[in-house]
Amino acid sequence: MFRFSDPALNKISEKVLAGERLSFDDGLTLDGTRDILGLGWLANVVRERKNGNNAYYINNRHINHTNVCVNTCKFCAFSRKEGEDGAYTMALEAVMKAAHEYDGQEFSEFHIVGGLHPSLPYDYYLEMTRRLHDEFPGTHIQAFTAVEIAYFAQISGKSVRDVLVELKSAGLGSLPGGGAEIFADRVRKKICPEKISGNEWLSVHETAHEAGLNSNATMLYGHIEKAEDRVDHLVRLRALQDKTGGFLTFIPLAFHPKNTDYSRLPRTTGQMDLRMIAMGRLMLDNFPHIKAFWIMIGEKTAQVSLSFGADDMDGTVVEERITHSAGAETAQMMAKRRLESLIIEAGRTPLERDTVYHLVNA
Ligand code: V47
Ligand code: SF4
Repeated sequence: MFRFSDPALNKISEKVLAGERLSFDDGLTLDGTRDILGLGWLANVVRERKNGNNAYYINNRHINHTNVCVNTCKFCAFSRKEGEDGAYTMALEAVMKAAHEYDGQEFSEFHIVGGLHPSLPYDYYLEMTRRLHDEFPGTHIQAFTAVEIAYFAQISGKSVRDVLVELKSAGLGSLPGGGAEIFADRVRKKICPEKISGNEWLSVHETAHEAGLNSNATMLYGHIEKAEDRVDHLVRLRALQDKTGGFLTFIPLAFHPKNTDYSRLPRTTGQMDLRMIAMGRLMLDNFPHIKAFWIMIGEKTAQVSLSFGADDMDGTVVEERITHSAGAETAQMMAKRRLESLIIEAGRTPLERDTVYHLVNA
């Protein structure tokens, strides 16, 4: 049995060992405890209960079709206004060409997100999905955040449900977890005032799950949010997962301040990054997986996080623009062999998965 240096963790430990749900107040305790090893130990109990010694990764490719966006989120260094220096928009042919650059390589997923473009028509997204699906029939298309889906509904005059159903029949496989940021209105109004609300984000995911699409969930931390906001975010995700069961993975995203309106803020620390992984694992008792996105927290912290609740390191990625626009110093790609050796050194069993956690090459 672990000896906690923070006595407040004893009560929480009893609940965790008994498989009981943690409360909002427990979440605050976890967020504030200085006993990071105790917190990690608890998260590891749940991690091993759910996923044993397995540590998953995916061979995937990211495509960001445009950085032009009608919104101006204060934490975003990726977006541009049309005509601004660095703005780009890929025509459909360019998207297809970028996708075919990877011909001959083994990968199982395209991860596609972009800005809310002021003039691209809804058909562009439908056609992109259809063509990728036709030309890469074995590759799962995880595309368009809830924020983009809500925007497609707005520009097409269709309901969110109809948009999701049409995209699904064009070949969409699942939704990525972006756009969640922090649900609390008070924070959202400051960091991304034009973005759909937290409730709307949750509602798009609920509708996606009802339409038979799985999805992921993220939380952007390390900016102006407080502990209560982080715990509130997790509790609201947990409540939706109770209802639908459609979430696959939770991914805490470490805020990168460079080139953003918050450039005066410091980068997140190793303690904070591990704490968010562990809190995610402990509070989201109904999520099957917790992902350490190595691009955001670095491969070193991601490796250690495999003992703090994470069971997934995301993937090979190859080209990533969103975090790198905001000063990420990580590489843009990691070879499968490197990912595997990091996992093995951490004492875990590396397993290549597809988007929905079926094993690849098993
Ligand atoms: O929604 C934007 C975040 C997200 C910054 O579903 C930033 O498997 C840090 O959601 N610093 C997009 N983060 C990326 C995303 C994602 C990534 C990997 C895997 C999955 C998945 C989803 O990136 C945005 C926003 O929350 N973001 N700017 C920044 N400066
Ligand atoms: Fe646009 Fe997304 Fe950046 Fe906000 S975070 S400005 S919605 S690209």
